[in-house]
Amino acid sequence: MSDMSSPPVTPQAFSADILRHLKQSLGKDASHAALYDWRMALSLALRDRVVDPWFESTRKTYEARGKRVYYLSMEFLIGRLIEDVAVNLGLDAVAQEALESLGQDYAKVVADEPDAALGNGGLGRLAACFMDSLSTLGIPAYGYGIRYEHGLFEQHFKDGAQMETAETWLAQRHAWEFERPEVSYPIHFGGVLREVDGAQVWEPGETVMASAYDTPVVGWQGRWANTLRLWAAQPTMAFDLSSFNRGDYMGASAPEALARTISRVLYPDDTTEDGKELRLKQEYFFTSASIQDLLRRFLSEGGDLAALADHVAIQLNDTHPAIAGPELVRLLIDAHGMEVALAISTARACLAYTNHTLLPEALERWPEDLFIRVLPRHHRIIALIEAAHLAETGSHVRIIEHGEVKMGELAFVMAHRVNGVSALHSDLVKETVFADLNRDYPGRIINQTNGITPRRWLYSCNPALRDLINETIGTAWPDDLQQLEGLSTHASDAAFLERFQAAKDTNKARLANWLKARDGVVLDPAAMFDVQIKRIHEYKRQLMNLLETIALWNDIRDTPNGNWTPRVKIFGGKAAPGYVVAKEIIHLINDAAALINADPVTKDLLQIVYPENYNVSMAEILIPAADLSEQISTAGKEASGTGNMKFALNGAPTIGTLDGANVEIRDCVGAENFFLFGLTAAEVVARRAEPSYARRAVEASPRLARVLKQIESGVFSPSEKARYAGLVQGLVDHDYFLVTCDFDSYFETQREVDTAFADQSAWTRMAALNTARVGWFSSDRTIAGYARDIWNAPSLIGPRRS
Ligand code: 26Y
Repeated sequence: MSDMSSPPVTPQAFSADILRHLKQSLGKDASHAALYDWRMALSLALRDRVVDPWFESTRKTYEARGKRVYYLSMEFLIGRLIEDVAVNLGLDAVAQEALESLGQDYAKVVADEPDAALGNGGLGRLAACFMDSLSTLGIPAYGYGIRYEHGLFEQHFKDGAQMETAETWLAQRHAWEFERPEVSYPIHFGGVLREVDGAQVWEPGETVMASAYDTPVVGWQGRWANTLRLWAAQPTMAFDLSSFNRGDYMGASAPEALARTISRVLYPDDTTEDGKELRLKQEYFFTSASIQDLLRRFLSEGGDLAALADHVAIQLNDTHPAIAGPELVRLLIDAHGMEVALAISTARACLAYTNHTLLPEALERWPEDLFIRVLPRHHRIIALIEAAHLAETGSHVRIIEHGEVKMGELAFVMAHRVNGVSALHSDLVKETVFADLNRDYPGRIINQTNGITPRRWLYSCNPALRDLINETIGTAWPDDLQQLEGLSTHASDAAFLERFQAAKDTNKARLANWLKARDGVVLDPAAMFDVQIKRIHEYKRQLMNLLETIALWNDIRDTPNGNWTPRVKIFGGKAAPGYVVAKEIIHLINDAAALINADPVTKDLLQIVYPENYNVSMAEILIPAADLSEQISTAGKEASGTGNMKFALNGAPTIGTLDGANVEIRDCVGAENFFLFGLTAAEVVARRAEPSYARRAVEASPRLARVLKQIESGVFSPSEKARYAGLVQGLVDHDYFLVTCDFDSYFETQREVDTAFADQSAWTRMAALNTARVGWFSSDRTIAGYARDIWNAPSLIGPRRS
């Protein structure tokens, strides 16, 4: 243990801490405390222990006068924090014992914490894993985002259809944050530009305040802690007293309502950019506050702005904070008198941009008139940036074109590095969306394959496997995940494999118990748990999974006494509220589940389960219990995927396409331990050019044709026979995502999975080799790559303890 960690804590001392918080912070006596009180007292007792390492890290950062990393992200999909903090501080056992000595059920208290769901999916969860790794590696860093009052909506099923209700994580006090009322910045919108002595002066029409809330993020073994700083919008004037005095009570609180709207709710759509003014305001709101904050910090330490890039690295998590470029340039010019060319080159040396999608509909573009209305000064600055870019490169790529401001091009031009998130994706970024800019700026695009934090995604979510690994290769793997390779030699040891399987069985039983208690659903723990959990999107092809399920159901009914491998098909995920096709797919999965689960012929062989309201905490139960990981996106569409890594790490082999990081996972685990099927990215493009490719694929596959006919004719929707006619017709007519073309290959590969699963010891060996060989996908490796190739940022902690 390093000098920074506190002395060991006894369970007795820790229960005293909990009781003290119960009394002093919550004003409750143990005999009257509710579950909420115990949870808050436990959280506050843990939080106390983070403060020393946090201060110490700040002191070291200040002394080093080196570089700080600023990670700007619209989304941080954090989940619960009690276990996370306890595990990183090495206090998980102590906390449990302390709480139980006070007569409380630790698991129940932990489960009482609401998920902080300030993100939609992969991009937001990646940001949370990165925060964990930045602290584990001891890299001085701030995460900057928005403190949404309402996180991602809660999903309910009504007769199988998705319904959304507002999420209310802040209805109870948030235990982990420190409010910083003294840290606030004005954020301006609208108004006019006036020319004063040849200079542009922005006279804003509207101003709100961005107010800081800090959450410490402690790394492995408490050796370092960084800050997640989230901004809340507040009015400049709480209350319009003159309106009130005139008796206009609504009008009196109008300024407050308007301002607070900005940080009210997370946009629940990760598919389509619909040009909403409020979203642009959210983006500028948190980006401007963050840039003002980092400049203030830099200047308060006596920095010279010309040397800003030696001290500041700003990472843009997709284009959502791309306004950071013009905002930094604006402040350097307008507030600090820097000359335009130097301001642009200084900003560019600080900034880098991560691209997370090739889907054209998710690449942000703003109507120019809206942009001018909200950010008139930035519109002018972008014109300056564009002119400098055109002059420098002779490029024909414009940032403002056809009446739109293109945020991808803006982010690219203002970044000194642009990265994709898997090897395949980064190649496609070079060849497709940014082909021209890649020629203008050769070498700017690099790859940083995504990763996941092994602390949350193995150590704390899978205690059964964690304990086995500790006993087999020692305990140094959580911050040096490639050590898992040491498990490989045990993969031919029958006793080890038996224990590996026992851990999986424990996790399957845990899932079965949880589902029984939550939804009253009964699972057969001997069946294969086949899991697809992620946002619902056409390109992710949950529909293909369901079509295969129905085809299997047909086959079993045709030959009930065949040699079938029992399966539970588990789905989880939310659809964007306005994404009609995705919601139809959800409805169809639930409709099919109702019919198939009630079929006496197949009921012991096939079951479909779709628990509502999938979130981070549900993933932590589902992933360790999975036998098979579904990663079946249309090749070329999933930038990376990170769920794929979580399943492999927890010993679930993949059935998947050559897409995103699947390619690299397969390289690591070995082709013989990965169930590959489907067209490649190049074949997908070629197939789309063929006439009537979908219709021909359906004609060539009697099995698929039968399933489509059943769905279309209302077999699964007897009360409304035409419910899915449009969905099926869409497949036969366009099928942009090649569900029909990959169906047979997917079905056949699933039958290979059946056969492989029936040989239990061979299957367990395959599962164990997956765990052993995916250590490279730790987000510690990813962050070390960013630090080396993009940020040039040091670690301020010594070498890892052995
Ligand atoms: C602008 C708006 C429409 C928008 C909002 C959210 C656009 C995109 C997003 C989120 C994208 C996202 O989550 N992308 C995922 O990022 C992961 C982390 O890199 C990848 O693993 C995953 O393949 C990619 O879909």
